[in-house]
Amino acid sequence: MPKSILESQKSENGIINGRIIKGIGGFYYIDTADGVFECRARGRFRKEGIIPLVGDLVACRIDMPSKTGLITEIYPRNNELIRPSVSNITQIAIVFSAVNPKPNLRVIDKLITSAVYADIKPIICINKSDLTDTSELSDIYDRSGFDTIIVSAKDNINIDILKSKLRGETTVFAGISGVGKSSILNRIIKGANLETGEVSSKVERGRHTTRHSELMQIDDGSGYIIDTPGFSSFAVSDIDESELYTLFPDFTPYADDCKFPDCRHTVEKGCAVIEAVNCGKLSKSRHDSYLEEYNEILENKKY
Ligand SMILES: Nc1nc2c(ncn2[C@@H]2O[C@H](COP(=O)(O)OP(=O)(O)O)[C@@H](O)[C@H]2O)c(=O)[nH]1
Ligand SMILES: [Mg+2]
Ligand SMILES: [Zn+2]
Repeated sequence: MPKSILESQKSENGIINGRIIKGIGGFYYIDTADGVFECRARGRFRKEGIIPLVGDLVACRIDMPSKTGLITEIYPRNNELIRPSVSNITQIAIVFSAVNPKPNLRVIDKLITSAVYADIKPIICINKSDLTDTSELSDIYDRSGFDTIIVSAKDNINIDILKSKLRGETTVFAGISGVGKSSILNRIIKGANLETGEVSSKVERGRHTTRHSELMQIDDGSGYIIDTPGFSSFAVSDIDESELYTLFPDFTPYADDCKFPDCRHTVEKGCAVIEAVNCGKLSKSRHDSYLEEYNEILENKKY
């Protein structure tokens, strides 16, 4: 999506299209077909309450000698995440480790739900496969029909497969601290040199006080990636409990078959979803997550 705009645009009266890859202290770094330029945002944006976001596709007026410029236009966003604050995401890599830290499948499934809700493709990335057998975990997500990749950043296993899935996409790497996001990205992006750390909550608290996101380009320029320190969820609002099952694409074929028209697929005897869980066609873990999210929606409605 961004590429087509970048490639089709060459400077025309000093106006050039590009993509914000970084923002620091009022300066934005714009990736264009002619290189990266440092730009400020036009004053009008502030007046209108528009804040440029990393990921935005923009038009800028560039002063070539100084390689600086002004963002004159922000193109409509396809989507926008709150934390990290980035736009125009096409894919979310949900990273967790097979062990250390132990995966919390409820948290992972909630991330999947939010991705499906936002119409962003989830890919499931199970790291640290060098430490233990991952078959049980991968089975849950394979069986659910999600794109699932088992990797080891340490031993460089399947990193090339993961990399091939990033082509032409803008991928957010999400997952709690310590699962190996930065280690994976260091494998994918030569010279990224992202800081990696021990699994320690003490270190976490001190270190991630400033969060600024940055789009990094994969080596051949065919995709963008965002590392997110400790990022574990993004906002999902206004999902009604009666619609929650539609955000579990693995449930859909069974839910469509369910003979109860208003079924919530939670406990009902004879419910096609519950039957699929009972006979092993659907993962029990996924259904447990469904129940938890379902109850959470009901809980939140009380207030
Ligand atoms: N055994 C093993 N350790 C890993 C692997 N990937 C990362 N680690 C270690 O896990 C810790 C956290 O990694 P880091 O990349 O900082 O995780 P992040 O917080 O998700 O960015 C570091 O000590 C890494 O060396 C892996 O594939 N196998
Ligand atoms: Mg990290
Ligand atoms: Zn049902």
